[in-house]
Amino acid sequence: MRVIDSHTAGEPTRLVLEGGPSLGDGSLAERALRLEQEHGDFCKAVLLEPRGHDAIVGALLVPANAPDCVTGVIYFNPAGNLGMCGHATIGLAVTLAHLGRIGPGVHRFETPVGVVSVELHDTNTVSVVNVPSYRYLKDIVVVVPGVGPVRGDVAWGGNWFFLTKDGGVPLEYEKIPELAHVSLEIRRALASNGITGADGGEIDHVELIGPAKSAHNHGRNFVMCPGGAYDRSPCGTGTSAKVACLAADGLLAAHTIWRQESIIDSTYELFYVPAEGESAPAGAVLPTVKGSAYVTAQSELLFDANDPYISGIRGS
Ligand code: PYC
Repeated sequence: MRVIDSHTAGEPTRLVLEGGPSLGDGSLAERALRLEQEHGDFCKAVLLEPRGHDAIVGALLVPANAPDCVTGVIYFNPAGNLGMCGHATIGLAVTLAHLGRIGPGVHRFETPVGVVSVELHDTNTVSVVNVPSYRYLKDIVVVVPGVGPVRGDVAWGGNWFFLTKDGGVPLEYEKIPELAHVSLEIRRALASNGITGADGGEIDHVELIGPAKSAHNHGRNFVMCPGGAYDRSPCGTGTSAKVACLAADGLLAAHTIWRQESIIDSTYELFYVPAEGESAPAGAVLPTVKGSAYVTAQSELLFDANDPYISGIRGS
């Protein structure tokens, strides 16, 4: 299987170029569900140790249904599919450029949650116009065992997020194990209290938010991803959700730049415009996320039928 790896603001993406499963016809959402339900071993084998590690997000190219799209793409992590993925979209654009498949300018990719448009500015820099993003629930309180009451918002940025300032752990690199523990506890408490996104959508990302470390930036975060790995980047969909909350609170005007820091100090630059069209939820915004990605490897993954860990090491 031929893959090409990149990282965006520190967060890795593995693009499957050849050798992925065939997912048949249907909408991107239907094909993504098929990938998750029928090809879980493929996803884990590609991403997890011994060929990778649990922070990698996979990108599988599939034919698009929407007109004018360069490609369809399904993002996956070891726990299942992602609706959209900001860092992987930036990584995908840079990788397609590296392969000579796209050049500078605007291109459209179809994802299971909608079409996104990307602008490749140069070899490494990309802006992504994300799907309409919005706050669904404001200021809900969940009691988290070992942490206490935690207040936060539920918002959509292409995935469902719970955003809170109440993690109780400083947003510092040295604190990553504690931040991971608290965010996983919050996610468990949300699930056990039946708190979901719209239509029962699972809140599979937790975003701990706080003030920026650098005076040049506007906010900092720690984002826990569905597979239990933290996002090294500021999380494109997570910061889209954050910007939607700021817009809903009247704290960020349209077209104003918001620079978001990650837990490793990498940054994305965002702004939004109001989302238009009948299908956009009330108050939704259309965030643009700008960041940089770098190609790190092109390789062939080998699968030996005698290998007891052919489908990856899954932990207990
Ligand atoms: O950048 O949207 C993102 C993302 C989601 C999970 C990991 N990265």
